[in-house]
Amino acid sequence: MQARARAHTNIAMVKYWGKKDQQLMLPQTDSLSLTLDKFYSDTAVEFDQRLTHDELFINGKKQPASGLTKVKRELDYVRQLAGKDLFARVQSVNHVPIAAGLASSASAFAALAAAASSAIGLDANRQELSRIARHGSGSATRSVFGGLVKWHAGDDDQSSFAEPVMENVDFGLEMMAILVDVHRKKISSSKGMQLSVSTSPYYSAWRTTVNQDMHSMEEAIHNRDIMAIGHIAEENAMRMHALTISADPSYTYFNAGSLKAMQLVHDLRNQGVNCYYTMDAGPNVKLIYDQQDREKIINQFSPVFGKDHIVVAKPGPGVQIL
Ligand code: 2P0
Repeated sequence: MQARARAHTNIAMVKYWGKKDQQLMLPQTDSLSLTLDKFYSDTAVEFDQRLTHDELFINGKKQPASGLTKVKRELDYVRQLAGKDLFARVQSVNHVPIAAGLASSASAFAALAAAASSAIGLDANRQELSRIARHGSGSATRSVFGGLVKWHAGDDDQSSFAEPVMENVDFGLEMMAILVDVHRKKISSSKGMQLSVSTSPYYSAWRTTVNQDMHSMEEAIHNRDIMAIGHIAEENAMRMHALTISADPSYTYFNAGSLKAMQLVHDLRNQGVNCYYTMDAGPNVKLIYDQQDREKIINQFSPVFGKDHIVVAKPGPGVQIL
């Protein structure tokens, strides 16, 4: 009873920042992301009746029991669906800088959903896989699909899942990651978003913003309008980060390098290059642009951050069994 799956990370262009149900992992709002081809996780799952507890290895290293909370939550859901009571050995190899705001949890938990379902003999379709992935980590809900993906917040376990908006992206949309700092972030997304929900006075305004942004983002995608996509994504990301700064206690994922990268984007736009930024729960900055402008953007960023801190990514595929 074993299987192996690969899933790619995604970067949200309309962000998820807050849960309304921590048990069921239901988000406060819809969100929309781009799955990337460059960063992925390969996860192998083996259900074994000889095991007396779940085991997790990340990049070959056995993890302490305390690091298994999310994995166990997702496996428990799979066991419940399959009606089987077996422990699993999970081996995940991440081709993503872990916890640096490049969403390694999205790819890891989406790969876990597919590998665990297949290993236990569950015949799950992709919508079901996305619900399973949600039980591990919110952003993983979207990594089941390739390209541009929407996560319906829903209001119960059945209605909260992702679906593709445009799985095969047929225009020049690209993302460039500027690796400002690849160390583990200080405030986890789960903790940070909960603090924002419970203490930021702007949280209800955020919900309204996301509803509007989802609508205009889907229209911009339909029109293949990269300028509009980038503009909406940048404004949405800054409003998400306003929820961190306005929390009590206040916190931020920005560092000096992040601010420098944003300034370089503004300089590029002043030179007439259409380039936009987004940021997640870490200091790294991701740029949104048309592939035809790639070289100009690399030329702007490489003298400041170094070529080896710049990664170009294209739209990537959905989860696959290996
Ligand atoms: C997103 N992020 O939409 C947002 C934007 C980071 C910033 O989803 O608590 O690891 O496991 O659901 O999914 C990162 O948070 O958090 C995230 P949990 P997750 O991509």
